[in-house]
Amino acid sequence: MKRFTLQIGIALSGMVLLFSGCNQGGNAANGALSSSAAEKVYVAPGEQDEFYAFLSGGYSGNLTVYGLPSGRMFKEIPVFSQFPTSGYGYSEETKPLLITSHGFIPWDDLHHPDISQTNGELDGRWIFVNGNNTPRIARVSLSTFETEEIIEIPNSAGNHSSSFITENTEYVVAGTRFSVPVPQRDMPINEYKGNFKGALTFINVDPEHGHMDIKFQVIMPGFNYDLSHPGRGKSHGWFFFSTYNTEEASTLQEVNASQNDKDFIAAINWKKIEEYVNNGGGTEMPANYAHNVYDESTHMARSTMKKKVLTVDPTKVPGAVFLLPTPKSPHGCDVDPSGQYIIGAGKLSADITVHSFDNMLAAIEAEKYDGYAYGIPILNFEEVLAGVVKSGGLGPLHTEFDGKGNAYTTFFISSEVVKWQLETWQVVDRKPTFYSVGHLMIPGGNSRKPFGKYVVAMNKITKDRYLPTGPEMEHSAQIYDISGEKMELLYDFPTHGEPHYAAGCPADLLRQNSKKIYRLDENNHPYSIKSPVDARVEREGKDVHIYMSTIRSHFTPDNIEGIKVGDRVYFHVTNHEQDFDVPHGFAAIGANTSEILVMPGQTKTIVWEPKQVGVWPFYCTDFCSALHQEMQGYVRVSPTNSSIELSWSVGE
Ligand code: RUQ
Ligand code: CUA
Repeated sequence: MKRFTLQIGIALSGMVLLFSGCNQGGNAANGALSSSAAEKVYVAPGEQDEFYAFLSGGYSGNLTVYGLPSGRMFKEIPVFSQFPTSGYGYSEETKPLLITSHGFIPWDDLHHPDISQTNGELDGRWIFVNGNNTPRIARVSLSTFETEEIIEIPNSAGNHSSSFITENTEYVVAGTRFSVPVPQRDMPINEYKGNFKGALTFINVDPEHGHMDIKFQVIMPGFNYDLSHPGRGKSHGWFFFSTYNTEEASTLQEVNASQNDKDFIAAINWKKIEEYVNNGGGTEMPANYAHNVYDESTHMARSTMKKKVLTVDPTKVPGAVFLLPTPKSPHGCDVDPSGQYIIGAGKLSADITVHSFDNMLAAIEAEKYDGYAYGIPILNFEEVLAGVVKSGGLGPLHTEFDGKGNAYTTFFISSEVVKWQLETWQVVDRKPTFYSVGHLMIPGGNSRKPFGKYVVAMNKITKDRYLPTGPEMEHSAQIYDISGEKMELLYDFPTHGEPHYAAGCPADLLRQNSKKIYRLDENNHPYSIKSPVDARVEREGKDVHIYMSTIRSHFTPDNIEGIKVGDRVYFHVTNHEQDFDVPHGFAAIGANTSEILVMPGQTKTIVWEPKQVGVWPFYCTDFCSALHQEMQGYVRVSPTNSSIELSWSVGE
């Protein structure tokens, strides 16, 4: 416990220093209040931002979309959480996306977005994100900004070293933070050591549709796999994972997992393992995990349970897995744009450790081993080391790159971003953050081609930065201009949930492909109707299907009679608009679900189970025209034994 209190002490004294030293006065000195800083983030009415930024929503389970440099929030994309604003996870079409082997799980903890790449550069097709808690990886379309696919990860827990992608989007990678018994079984927790395992999962991405499929899992020793990044350029074909708790402690981790002076970065030659697997290597293991896919043509998601997973014992593939000693419980594990340097940020350290890919290959070649961990060679620290950044900060976490030979590392404890040079390892600038920064993001910062104009720092503590909003403050993000020699703090903006990592790209990469409408002639939803004249109501026993049309500003049908208490009423709402940005909504009194928001050309379904006799209204929830308030209808609900026939009004 002593160590733990000591760290808190340091953290607090760091904060106190910042609070007393860098208040408004400090800000003004940084130029954040000067007009030139204001001009740099000002996007005039009607003008558009230069970059998209996708910030993870942490415990909101969602992904948020911002513009840079303005810091304006454009959208919240629901991924792992039910979202009443659109009906995601409530509508019949999207509910299957949230199915897991544990049942329907309407929440998760989303940390690390990563945009798909081709030849190591952002291609703007999809963004992949991880769910930590009930391990899942999701794929979000960057044309519709909708979640299209979620795959559950078996043998994993606290899916944190995820969801990072290789430079041609061959794989999206998911690593377990918590090691667990593999396969899961009933066993004493204090027999953790040697028995629990850490699965690193390589998920194949279909180059055309983006569909995901688990190719293999490397079953590693029972460490905690914290973060990861792909090799690129010369190191393409490798993947690097930071680890902590190489002590394999199973209790009092805040003390027991910090005993070793060095933990490891695990280097995985996935190309070699892929080859091994393609030649029949690996062991098929029974598993049970959900794979949920949304079909844009039927506007519907389907969930299937997968029953097998291919596992690989790393000691069976010689030359594929090595451990690089890295000081002080590394958190961040980042790779520079050239693929040469692998940065390990020991979160209990002042220094940043940089490994060299070339040195690593040479050390492997010469077998410069310092022993083995469960049969996996441990490379000699000095042999693989490229340099150490004597930062003068405390608690390094994450590093991004500007593509101009500079790296930027966040320091949680000393609340700052430190700019340093690759190869000289010299610190060239540092700026405070307000306060306790976690990740940072440079658009394209995890690719061969970063756009080194801005860095966004995402802070864990907000305190006095905004007007107080009770005990809870939204986390703060800060944008710095990094185009010059020195970083310049430009602007503060609130975020939503708890952002961890973020991904950004030039707006032009997405703007052209952004979907405006769903074409009605391509709508293959089984309950869609092509025009309002097809609107109708059909009864199948207790189930009633309403084929409903919406068009400004009318529901067809608008009045329905012959519904009975105990019925399950499906409103299948097709939006017959074919104009950009004209959704209609649908809500019914007493529905045990949220409204649905239906995009132009789309069909969505809400289930309504009337429990009371009466005449009950429904209405459009989105202010769609001057006559939006008139967009309503009634359902007459009769007693269960009533003999009133189904009827409906088609208006005109
Ligand atoms: S983490 S604040 Cu979940 Cu990426 Cu380091
Ligand atoms: Cu449709 Cu309001």
